[in-house]
Amino acid sequence: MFPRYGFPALFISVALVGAIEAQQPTFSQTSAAKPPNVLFIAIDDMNDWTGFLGGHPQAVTPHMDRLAARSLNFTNAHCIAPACSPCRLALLYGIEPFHSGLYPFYDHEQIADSVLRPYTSLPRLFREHGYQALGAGKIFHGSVELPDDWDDYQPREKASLQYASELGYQQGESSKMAFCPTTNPLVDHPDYRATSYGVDVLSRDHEAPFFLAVGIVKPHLPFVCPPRFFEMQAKEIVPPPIEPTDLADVPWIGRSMAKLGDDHQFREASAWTPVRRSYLACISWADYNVGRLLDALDASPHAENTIVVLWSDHGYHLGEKRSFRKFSLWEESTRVPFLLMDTRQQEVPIDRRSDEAVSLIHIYRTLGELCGLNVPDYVDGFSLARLLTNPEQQLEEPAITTWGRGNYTVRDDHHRYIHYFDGGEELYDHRRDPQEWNNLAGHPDYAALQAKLREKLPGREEPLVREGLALWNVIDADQPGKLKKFKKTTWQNWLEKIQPKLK
Ligand SMILES: [Ca+2]
Ligand SMILES: [Ca+2]
Repeated sequence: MFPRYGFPALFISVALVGAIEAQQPTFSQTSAAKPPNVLFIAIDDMNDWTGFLGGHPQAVTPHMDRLAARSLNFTNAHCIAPACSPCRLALLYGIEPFHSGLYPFYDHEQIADSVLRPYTSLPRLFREHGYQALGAGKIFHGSVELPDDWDDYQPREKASLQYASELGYQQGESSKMAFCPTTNPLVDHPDYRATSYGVDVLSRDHEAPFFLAVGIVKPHLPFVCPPRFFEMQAKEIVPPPIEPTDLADVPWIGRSMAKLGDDHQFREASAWTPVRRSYLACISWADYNVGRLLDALDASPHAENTIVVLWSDHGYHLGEKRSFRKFSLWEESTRVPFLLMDTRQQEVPIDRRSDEAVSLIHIYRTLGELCGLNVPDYVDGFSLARLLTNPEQQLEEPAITTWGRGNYTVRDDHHRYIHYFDGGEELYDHRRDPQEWNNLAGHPDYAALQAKLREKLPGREEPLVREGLALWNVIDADQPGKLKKFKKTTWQNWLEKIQPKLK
């Protein structure tokens, strides 16, 4: 990999000496091949409702679309876990939840040192190789970032935003369940400030290469952003395809993952349209901020020596499978935007795409290869760097998504297989059933395929890490008892009271 970009041998040897020396990089500005910078754009809760993925026909995302046109667009990319904390921990430490035991929600700063000591975070890996690691906004999940990870980090500020709820929808007094424009100037919004930090870093000269992480929080709840991004949206929002009795052929653990209560409340309040419109508005707002970063990069001294990776930590349900938010193993929750651009590549064709099923777990090794880092042996996944020059290349391994110990989905190029901890299974053929409505598990015609995909389930499952556990909202091998309560209350309630109204 090194000869491909003429990576200086001196730099590699320096990198091996250790963190202290490595933080004072010795390669010179005159070196012909300075290591590439990295612009790492982490987006929160953005599903495939973008122009470049086509998940919603009315999505307005001109800036991400222009990034996609210059990038390799992974059109079949999936999260490592369908929730902020476990996906980010896995991506940033490069280890699958079933190998670390970090399955559900942890606040990064509250996990015991002994748990994280064997692992090297991505920003820290860059630091150990002479980079400056600079970050702003939501990168890990939690209220603070660990100081050893960063040379400089602009913490997330608590926003004080005013909502124009009369122009959208707000559920009671809840500031989290708000779906409407804000009335504040742009600069009051945390995503604007995090992006401004990035713009400032990009605009300056730097002696050492940088790993710059910018975490954009929208479209995470509440779905609020400046009014102009609401005005960009269509008045009538096309609803996603929904099959009312979709959950009937889904096993119990799968049913327990659907947020039936949210769906019911939005239906009762006729609020799905403003909820979806607000989600699209917040995506356009995130897109605007991505555009600011791209403009700053293009105008900067780093315009031809920077790797850009953009990803979202998981997808989102907006009524499909009677659910809202993430926290499930279906396509809506797992499919994510994932763009990779190497600005050192000149005159590459536009609109390169790979339709191979890939997991975000590969980002760690991909950046490692592109930047010539020595990636620790424990790191899961493999580098996708070769696809930048050969997007047609086929990959043998499917993408795995984990949600609680024992609950996994295997996504290959055309199928999704789900296996819950109690043996429940789902199987979908995306060529005939892109909405995952028809569960084929147990169908004799698909027995061989089902067995083949079942073989891809994790072979080694680490026990749950209990230190730092913040929230425990999934029925899995560590909390099977919740299933009985779910069957008795939630599902019965839904079946008897809510379901008849939906027909
Ligand atoms: Ca998230
Ligand atoms: Ca179904």
